[in-house]
Amino acid sequence: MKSYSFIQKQDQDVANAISGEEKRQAEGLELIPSENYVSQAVLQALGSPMTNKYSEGYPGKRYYGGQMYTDAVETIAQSRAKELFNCDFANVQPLSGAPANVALYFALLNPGDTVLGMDLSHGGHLTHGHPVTAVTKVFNFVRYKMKDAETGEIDYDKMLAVAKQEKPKIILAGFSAYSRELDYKKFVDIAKEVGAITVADMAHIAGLIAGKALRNPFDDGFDVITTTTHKTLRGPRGGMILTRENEEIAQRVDKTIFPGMQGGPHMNVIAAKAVAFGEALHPNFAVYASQILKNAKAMEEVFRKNNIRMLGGGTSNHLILADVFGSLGVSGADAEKVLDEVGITLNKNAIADDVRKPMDPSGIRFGTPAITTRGFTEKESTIVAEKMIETLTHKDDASVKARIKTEIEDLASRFPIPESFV
Ligand code: DSN
Repeated sequence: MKSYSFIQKQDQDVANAISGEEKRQAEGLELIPSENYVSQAVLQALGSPMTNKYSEGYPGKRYYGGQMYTDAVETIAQSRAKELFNCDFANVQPLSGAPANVALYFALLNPGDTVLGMDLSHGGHLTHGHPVTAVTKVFNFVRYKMKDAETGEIDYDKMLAVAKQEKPKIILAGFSAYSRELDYKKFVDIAKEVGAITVADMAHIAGLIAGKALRNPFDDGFDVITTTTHKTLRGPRGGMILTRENEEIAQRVDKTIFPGMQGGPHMNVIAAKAVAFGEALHPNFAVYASQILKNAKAMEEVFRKNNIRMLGGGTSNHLILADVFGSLGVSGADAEKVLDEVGITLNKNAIADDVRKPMDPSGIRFGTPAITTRGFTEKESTIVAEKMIETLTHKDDASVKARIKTEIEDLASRFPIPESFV
């Protein structure tokens, strides 16, 4: 365990909460596909005196003095991001993924303009225009869906028809609960036909793209990528907007982030982004990214053998969305709770056209980024999937759950969270 000596001396309650969370992360298995463990180097950057500095503006163009080191660290973060994702411009100031997406809409659209994005119930994200979000008061969002939930294939014909009818200014690719690769070329072709800008929100798969385990939408002609920097990219919580060639788009993005929407950038987080991007440029990261996919495939195999329905028929990325209500009669909320009891953390999730309510849907979503960081291979991932199914099929059997909890703790203790990846 780390020492939090200053917090302990001054504020026992907060120290207890932090130590408790550290212990929980070490002893249990994290399968939430958007979570991961950062290195000690990233944690040190987050806890550095960079947090004390106001740096409104961009490197070389700040409003306050004393920017020698903040300029240095932001420039490093930008250039590493551009190298990682093979693009020309990087704004590393967005505070997270949702603010990055909102800023992008304001950068590229006028009020009333239309965005075509993936339906939330088919794997899209809240910030792609779900009615509960504030951006829907300003912009018009229309949707595409999967053609077939059993294969995960997107209905590109319908996407084209909707695009022709609605004339979106942005066509948005990206998801938070979808397990297959998108056909980026088809998005680009449809966007060309209707004069739209292509934006990929690759928050979930940024690390898989950086590690060259999945296609980079820029290679297929996308204009913009938004992302978080945590998740598979294994950096600090934060966001980023990347653009290619078109300098006008890059300038609009910069102006919208600051002064348009945000104030002083969080320079400690930007320093941590720079450190994490340096880690992602290391050859080890490509090995990590490809192991994430192999581990997800190993879990898919166990679920298939046990006849548990997976949306999209399985996975081509880091996550699986399983219809546990349809296959085992256990609701998503019950599955989340009972798996938590044995030390496996994941989340309940709606499945396509779910008949159940969002707070107690039919599905669970789980993935392999965090267990792969711990060093799990296909062998351990298979064991975890088997233990998940055993738990779900014995959800009312206290002795089975007690045994599985011990087995999960043993497994976790053999794979301590690494301190460094390079
Ligand atoms: N909360 C993140 C996720 O779990 O996918 C993104 O919204």
